[in-house]
Amino acid sequence: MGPLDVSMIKRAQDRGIISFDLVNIRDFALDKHKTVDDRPYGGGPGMVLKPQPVVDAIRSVRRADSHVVYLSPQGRVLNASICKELAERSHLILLCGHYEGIDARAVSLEVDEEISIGDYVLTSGAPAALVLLDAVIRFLPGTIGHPEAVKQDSFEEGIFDNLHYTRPPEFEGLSVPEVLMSGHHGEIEKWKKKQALEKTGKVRPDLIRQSL
Ligand code: 21W
Repeated sequence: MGPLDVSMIKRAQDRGIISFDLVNIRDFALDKHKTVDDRPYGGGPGMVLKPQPVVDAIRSVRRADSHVVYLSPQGRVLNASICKELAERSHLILLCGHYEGIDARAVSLEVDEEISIGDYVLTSGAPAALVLLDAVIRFLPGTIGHPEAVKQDSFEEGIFDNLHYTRPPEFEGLSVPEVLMSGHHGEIEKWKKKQALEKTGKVRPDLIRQSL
């Protein structure tokens, strides 16, 4: 029950929409201690992943149609349109860094693009790879039960979703907004739009400006 065996990722695998191979660069080390890192030339803190195990690991799974993504703090920041682009590729290889990074020659020989998931520091590229693949598989046909939800999320990109309510009509003194129980679809749609816009404007005014 690893992180690839949950929810939508599991469902997409069960439906044959995607499959994963996990490759450990340590299996490509050549010495008896299975060394994959070494001290950086030029000094500085930490360790650097050696080029040979990284290059060999990638080549062990590479196909003619592979697109190799290096998850790295120095990449362009992931967004919905990059996810959509990646979903159109037939074979992705996600390379995760560790320690201070990967020898630059391995990156220049094997990597097509570098992608970051945002301006904060993780301890490795692995959680970033999980985020990326989760966001990418949503764009593969058949992954999400309700295609409307995918469409809405990408259509309305640049604006938040509205608040949601279910039964009961009152919970700990808090009521469901009257309009949602009115059955008046025109009014309900208007309320949802207004509520989402107000929240977006308060929390992410930059998104509103982008979508204008
Ligand atoms: C974090 C590796 C910091 C190396 C400046 C100069 C992949 C990531 C990662 C990591 C350093 C992503 C330093 C958002 C992330 C990732 C591990 C370098 C020392 N700073 N997206 N030297 N954030 N992170 N730190 O951290 O591999 S995608």
